[in-house]
Amino acid sequence: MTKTVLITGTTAGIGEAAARTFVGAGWQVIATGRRQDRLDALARDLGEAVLPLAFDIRDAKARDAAIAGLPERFAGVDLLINNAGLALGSGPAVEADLSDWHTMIETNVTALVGLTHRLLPLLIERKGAIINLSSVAGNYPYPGGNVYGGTKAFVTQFSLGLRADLHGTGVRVTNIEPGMVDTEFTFVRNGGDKEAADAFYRGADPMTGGDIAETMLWVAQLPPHLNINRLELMPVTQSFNGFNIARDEG
Ligand code: 8X3
Repeated sequence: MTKTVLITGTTAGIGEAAARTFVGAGWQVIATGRRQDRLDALARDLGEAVLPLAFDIRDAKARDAAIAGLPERFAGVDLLINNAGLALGSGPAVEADLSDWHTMIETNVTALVGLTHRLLPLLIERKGAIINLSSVAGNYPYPGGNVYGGTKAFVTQFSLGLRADLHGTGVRVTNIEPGMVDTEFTFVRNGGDKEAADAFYRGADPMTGGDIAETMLWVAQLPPHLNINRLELMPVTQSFNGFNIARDEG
């Protein structure tokens, strides 16, 4: 039987790649995002298997209305991929714009828990699954990560907490924790500086949205008795750095 996945943030990057990958594997995809034109283009490309659903995930009313209005063919969601999220700014906390912090919390945390809460009864009924997109930034602090890293640490712990609460329901939960992926992520983080974004990825052979999408599909298609709790990925070129020590030179 055809399975249905709802993927947030499918207008670019990992989300768009996931929509293409899941359709390629025979799934139906509810493709959500804010940019209607991009969702329509995706639906034109991928055909009947895609339902484009444009709304701002931070708008609780629009979100709930979109779910309540799902056409019958797409109403049986088997998998929720909470992919939508963003980083804004990479400077020190003291220089950050407070409204950027709130936008990250509203998108990466508040909207994610709102949609998850809305779909949980259905996912339990269908013995479905949830894949949350977290980040290595939630596991390892780095300068400039501040609130972004905090939101991703939340996502990781929320995924593990869901696993605990969904005990015995058959619902699977997986937290995916990627490092550097070449998407619009850095362009957005830098306030739309394309040159800086290109320079960030140049020569680094980063992961692609397709790499993460393939990983999500693998997780989703594992036998139902198997749960990957969390999965951390990096490109080979990315690794760890040491602790910083501010020495008193006096
Ligand atoms: C962002 C991953 O490595 O660019 O989620 O901080 S990294």
